[in-house]
Amino acid sequence: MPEESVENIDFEDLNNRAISQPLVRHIYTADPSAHVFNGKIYIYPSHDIDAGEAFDDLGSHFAMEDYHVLSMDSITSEAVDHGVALHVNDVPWAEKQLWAPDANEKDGKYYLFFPAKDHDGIFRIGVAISDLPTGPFVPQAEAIKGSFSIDPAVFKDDDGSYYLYFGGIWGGQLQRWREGIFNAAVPESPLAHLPAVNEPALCPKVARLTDNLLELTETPQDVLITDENGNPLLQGDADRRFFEASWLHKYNGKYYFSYSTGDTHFLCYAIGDNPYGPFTYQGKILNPVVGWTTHHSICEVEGKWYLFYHDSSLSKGVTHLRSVKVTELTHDAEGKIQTIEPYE
Ligand code: FUB
Repeated sequence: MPEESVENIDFEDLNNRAISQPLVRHIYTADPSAHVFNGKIYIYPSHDIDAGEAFDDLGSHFAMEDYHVLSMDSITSEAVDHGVALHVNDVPWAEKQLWAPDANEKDGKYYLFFPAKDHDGIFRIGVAISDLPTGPFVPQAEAIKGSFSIDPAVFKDDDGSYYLYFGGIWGGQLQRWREGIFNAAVPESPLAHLPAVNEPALCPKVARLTDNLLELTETPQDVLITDENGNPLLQGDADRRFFEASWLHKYNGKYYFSYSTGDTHFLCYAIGDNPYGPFTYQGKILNPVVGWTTHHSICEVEGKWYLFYHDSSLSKGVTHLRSVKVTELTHDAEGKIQTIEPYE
């Protein structure tokens, strides 16, 4: 539900109805990456603030400075905020804009993966390490070599391999990496450097991580999303093509790649046979919410599947002041995900 229509919304009603409500209300949180570690639910969200930055289509108003980790004993328990887990001032290579993070665990250590703009204004992805799932996390001195753009999501496959998915167009700068190096040419407009509407859409990226989870084993590869005939989705197919917010979950041996369509405000998914794809487009997971952005994770908790997502209903429609929510997600007998209506 994009911003222009918020004046018609009865927020009083929305914020009191028996529909999914914010997991926490004392801070604004967004872009939730949820995992179960040692039987407990941990959520790694962005921490939204109003830093007074002007609104633009590059997302300058998303000027977040730190991360807080949330935890829940069960899906119905209250979420606990564990305080500041990482601050941008403690990341040597980063200057600003701590956008959507993810985390994963290996051999008793916890790894927080996060995007930020470096001192040249280029989004990179960094890693920070902790002995606890809640942090505090100690960042590596440099961003991951060969990383770029935003929205990291780290998937652990059953064979113990970890894969980093990432990318986002417009403010996420993916369109500036089409030739393999950052295209610094002006204009900085979010629409410059994009494919034409009749060309294949830009693909999110994937690379397998090294055993210590600190580097890429390979040059990031395209995550190809095709239609039912095997043709790449086109840039003009705005209701289906990738924009940002990669996530990967595995269900009944199939790989489900899900993502946001950004300016058309859907969460969609595609299915493949391996972590690299190609993935065939299947449908919508979530219809538009209040606020411009939509970003999620999908997590199994005690045999049921849940969609963690955000909206801007608590802030009455302020796009950069969002709240994390959770709702059950259903795979039907054929493995199709039933589309969720956020306010019904
Ligand atoms: O939170 C900042 C950005 O907004 C995220 O990185 C995008 O996915 C969108 O949710």
